[in-house]
Amino acid sequence: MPLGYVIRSHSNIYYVLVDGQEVECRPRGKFRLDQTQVRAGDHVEVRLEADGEGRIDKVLPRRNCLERPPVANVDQCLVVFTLAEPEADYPFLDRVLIHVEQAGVAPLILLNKIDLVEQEAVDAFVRTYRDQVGYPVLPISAREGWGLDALLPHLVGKISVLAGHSGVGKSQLIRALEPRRQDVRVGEVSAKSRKGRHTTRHVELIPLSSGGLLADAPGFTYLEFQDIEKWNLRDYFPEIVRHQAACRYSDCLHRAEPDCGVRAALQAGEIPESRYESYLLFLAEIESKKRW
Ligand SMILES: Nc1nc2c(ncn2[C@@H]2O[C@H](COP(=O)(O)OP(=O)(O)O)[C@@H](O)[C@H]2O)c(=O)[nH]1
Ligand SMILES: [Mg+2]
Ligand SMILES: [Zn+2]
Repeated sequence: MPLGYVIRSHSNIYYVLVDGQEVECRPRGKFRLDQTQVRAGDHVEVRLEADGEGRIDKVLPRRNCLERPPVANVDQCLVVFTLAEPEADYPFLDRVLIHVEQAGVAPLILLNKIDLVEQEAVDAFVRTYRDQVGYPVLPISAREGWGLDALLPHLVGKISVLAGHSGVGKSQLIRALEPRRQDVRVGEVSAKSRKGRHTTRHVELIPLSSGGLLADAPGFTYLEFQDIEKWNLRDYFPEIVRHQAACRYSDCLHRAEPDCGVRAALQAGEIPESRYESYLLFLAEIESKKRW
């Protein structure tokens, strides 16, 4: 039986990519009753019917599943960030990275709009997030097409989800990567549809001609730390994880505790100050929510 990935859905119709072809499918049996059981990214078994339509017979087990945006089997999150237009918002970047870590998805940071800033600023960003924190970083310009050759191999054979502030160039990047998709609007706020409803339920995975599936994800705009305990937060900062074995206390929160390996690393310049500030900010946020 053919296998495919659900790339989008509308009402009760699911569009499944089977061997590079979009097949219109209706779920059968128990899947018809509960729409939420099938979502974009789901790997499904399809029965092809004589009329060219398909029926979803089975949803294969998910490797992981994002709730906002609702996408299953996500291989990586392309976290798009800019240093200008809009100006750098480090707490927001760190917030997105925490959510990506929590979902068990690999992040790839795309520093976009490098045509607008000095090379030194790009280098400083790469030093912080790649060398000190440890995430892969690719400097690109979606508008000028810079860095896209280096990005393509990261997308082949994977389901990637775009995240990042409005205006950082996510739609522009889709257009740059997939010239057939000039219908994707650039310069538009996509958090709400024309009817005023959130469009986060209508995720679309775009098949790239060079390989891979890519989704824009407006759902990443509203992020709260709902399921993170204060003693788990530190584990979502890779550079903190690397240094906290040196703390005197195993439950050290790296604030005022004596002999803290994390603060020692901060003082030695091995942990970026802005990351430590984000950590303290998120910790305070989690604590203030838990009070009641
Ligand atoms: N200078 C420059 N502008 C860009 C680049 N990428 C996107 N833009 C512009 O930034 C604005 C917002 O882009 P858009 O793709 O709609 O952002 P989105 O909200 O993240 O989808 C548009 O005016 C784009 O033309 C880039 O690499 N360089
Ligand atoms: Mg957009
Ligand atoms: Zn510590």
